[in-house]
Amino acid sequence: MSLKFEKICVIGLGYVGLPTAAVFASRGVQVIGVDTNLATVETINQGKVHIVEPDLDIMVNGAVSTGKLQATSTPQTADAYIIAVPTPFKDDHKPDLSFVKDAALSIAPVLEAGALVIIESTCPVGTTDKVSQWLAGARSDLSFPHQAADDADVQISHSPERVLPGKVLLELVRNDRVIGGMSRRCAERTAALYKIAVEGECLLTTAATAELVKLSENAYRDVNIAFANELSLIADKMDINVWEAIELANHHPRVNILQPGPGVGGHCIAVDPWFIADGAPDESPLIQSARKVNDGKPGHVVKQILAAAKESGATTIACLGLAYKANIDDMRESPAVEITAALADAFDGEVLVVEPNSPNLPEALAESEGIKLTDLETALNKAQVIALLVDHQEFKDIDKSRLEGKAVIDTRGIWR
Ligand code: SAJ
Repeated sequence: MSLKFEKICVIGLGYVGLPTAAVFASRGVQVIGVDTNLATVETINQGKVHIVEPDLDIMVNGAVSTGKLQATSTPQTADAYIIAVPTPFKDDHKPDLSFVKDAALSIAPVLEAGALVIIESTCPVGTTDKVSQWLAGARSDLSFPHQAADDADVQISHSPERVLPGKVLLELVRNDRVIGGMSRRCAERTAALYKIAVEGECLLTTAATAELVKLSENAYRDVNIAFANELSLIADKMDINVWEAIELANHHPRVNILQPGPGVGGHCIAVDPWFIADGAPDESPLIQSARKVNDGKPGHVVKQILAAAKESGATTIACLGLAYKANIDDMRESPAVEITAALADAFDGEVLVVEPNSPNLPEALAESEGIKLTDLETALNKAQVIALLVDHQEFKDIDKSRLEGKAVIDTRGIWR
């Protein structure tokens, strides 16, 4: 096996894996993209994408048409493997590492001495070490870093993705990259791989530190959003405009309060802090409180919307947006979906939903009677209550005169 990276295998072709695969392919590396979802594999091999992310379609199309990116459902022997699969939590907020384990075991049969394995999925501290042990269990003919450190046949690192949905292609290249090697050699080889595509600095550390760094970044943001969300409850109670209060407070040179919203969604910030709580339950009361504040916000918004509907005698409520944040289609852990589902249960009339980035309702809403996906024009014409749940550009562009005479719950402060 050469020490060059001529061929890499990216396991998991989702919001992180697919852009990563496309960026490496655009730099001339032969990339095999692997996904267990056959429809995803087929879509990509046609040069198309299954997710909404600016410019990704163009890059994937280019990579597939030059033959540098090929999708398949089984890994192949490669110089490096990048694992970018989900790490959700179970009902009790305990981390679910089954996707990472399955991905690791799927590459075990094709691993050769000299290969590099990188885990990009956000993981609880200790996961990279577990991957090394799982692989060793499957391949006793090879040595791994938990056994042989720098002398191992296979190198393993954790290099967490830190890209912001909506700006993935830009941030993938420009962001600094934290690289946690299970040994120094693991880290150095991983940096050599990323330097093919990354313009940001590669910062080398241990695997466990890199795991905690990634979790800390998202927990930091969660705690700060919780502060803004708590302020919004306080301001509502005191009948003060929270958006104005925050804007004025942020004129202080050392204050930068984030924006309140309907809650925190997405597969990262609403999930990762629980991995810290699971690893250090007694040491993380602030992080756990922040999660509870943010998880409580959708319930508050539902009460506001129902109160407005009652007061105005409304028969139709329009929910604008289902994605977890602006200008994307990702609905994972989305507070907007949670709010819409709760409204459908509690409201006797009709709930109209507008989501410009998706042609279908998500599974969680598809079965609900009383919910109808419609276009913006119909929703604005019919509804007496307008609940703005996501600050998509299409909603920012609404002429304010269209809202006159309606009860408006603007959870993102775009029409204040
Ligand atoms: N939100 C607010 N108020 C704010 C900012 C965000 O309510 O002021 C809400 C959003 O509406 C959304 C949620 O928080 O529901 C999360 O959105 P986000 O834009 O803060 O972050 P994500 O989840 O899209 O991406 C985060 C990023 N992490 C940090 O900014 C520290 C990204 O860099 C990570 O790569 C990503 O998580 C990840 O995959 O871990």
